[in-house]
Amino acid sequence: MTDFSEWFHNILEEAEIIDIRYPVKGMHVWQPQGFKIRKHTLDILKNILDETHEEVLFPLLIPEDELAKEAIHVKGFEEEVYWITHGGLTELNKKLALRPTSETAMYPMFALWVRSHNDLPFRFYQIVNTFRYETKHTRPLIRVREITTFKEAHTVHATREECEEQVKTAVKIYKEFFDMLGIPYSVSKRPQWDKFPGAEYTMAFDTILPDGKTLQIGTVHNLGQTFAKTFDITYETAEGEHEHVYQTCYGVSDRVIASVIGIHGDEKGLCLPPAVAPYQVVIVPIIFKKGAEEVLNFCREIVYKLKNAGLRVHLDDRDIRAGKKFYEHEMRGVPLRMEIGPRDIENKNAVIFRRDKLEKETISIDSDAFIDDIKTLLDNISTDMKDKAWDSFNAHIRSAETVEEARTKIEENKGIVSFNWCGDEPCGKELEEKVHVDILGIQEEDVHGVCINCGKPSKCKTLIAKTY
Ligand code: PR8
Repeated sequence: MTDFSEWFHNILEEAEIIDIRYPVKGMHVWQPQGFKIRKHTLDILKNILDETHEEVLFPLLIPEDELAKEAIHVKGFEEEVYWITHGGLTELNKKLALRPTSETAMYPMFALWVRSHNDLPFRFYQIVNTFRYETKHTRPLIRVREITTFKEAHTVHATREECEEQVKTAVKIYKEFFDMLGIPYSVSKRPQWDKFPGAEYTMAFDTILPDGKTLQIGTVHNLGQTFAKTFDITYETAEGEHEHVYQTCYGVSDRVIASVIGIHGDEKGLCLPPAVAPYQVVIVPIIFKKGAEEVLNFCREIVYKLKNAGLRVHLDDRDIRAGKKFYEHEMRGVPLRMEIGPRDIENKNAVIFRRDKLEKETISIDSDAFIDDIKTLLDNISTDMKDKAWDSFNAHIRSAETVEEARTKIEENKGIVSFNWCGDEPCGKELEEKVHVDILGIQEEDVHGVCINCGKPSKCKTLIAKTY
């Protein structure tokens, strides 16, 4: 892929995922193919969250005074908030914000809900659209002004320890989620100057897109008692005392789908992991004038069997050339294609084409055992795609002993460079300027060595990269 940005825009259009022609900057239309990928991605996360969280739905609008209550939080978002000032022709006496995220929508309600230690912990999530007036260059799915698929979780705890534990659990949840999509990631603690506004600290997931730049694909924030104190969220302890709660929040967005598309895709277009592919298997009948109906009936039977086994299968019986169908399904990233013609029926075989490896093989369809074979193939595809993505990711993580080495490595092929750093803000900011990168965060604490920039004793191993 020579120019990732161009490739990405082309494939969104050609595979009918997103239409970017909607006349509001940073706001796009999900088309049916994209919507299906989005739905399957959501289902995966919902299944994981539903085990320990409850889904809720809060209003889109936040009153100005609630949004303004938490000073650091509002400062962090002040340039990004869309405001509603009028209802029809009437000027509102209290402006309403379109949620940029939902802390200030939810937490005044949490203050009403939390009563006693018996109520805790609370673990809620919602999947909504949020609005951020991004001033940096907008890009479909990657940096949008309407984040259409914001999956945000908010938890409330009685103790600091439990809250810390939840941060670790949330990191595990996102690892499981990204693993199912075959998206590689690094997890690091963002530097203090780059944490979520109002958080004590932020753990962030970054992946690497094919142009070598990193994309933040998810964050987990330990909010401590900051918001609890602002919104007066207290609970009664067993001893009858009133204490402020501890909170976490974490979220992922449409960027997850951008990563699936970008990381697995290739020159032929999309290559979708079976977990999110709209169709996991497409059957293309190879039809000649004679015996066409027989082939089609046979294929319908195969579709029926695979569907019954829980797979997403499609019979492409359009009256167009098979070659055109092959091209289309490859471009759309269908993981497996089955080709079945009269000779295959005779031999009780089918030709299988794996999108990830672009390889053909013949399988027997003599008995229903072929259903398990197809399932195994789909599992192998998932694993192989994930391994390939991780191999490429790991090849883009290198370490450096000096600032010069870090700069050269970043300039050569971008990716992530790791090194020892003292952890001090002025030194970190100087480093960012010298190497023209961002510090992603601290990957490992208590690593004793020498800071590559200032020479002072280092406390941690940090990661830098060119970022989106
Ligand atoms: C929170 N509050 O809001 P966060 N376009 C696409 N994706 C985006 C954009 C954008 N403009 N901005 C952020 N993201 C917390 C946690 C509730 C949930 C994605 O956290 O501001 C990024 O991947 O860090 C980011 O990690 C995630 O949303 C959560 O946003």
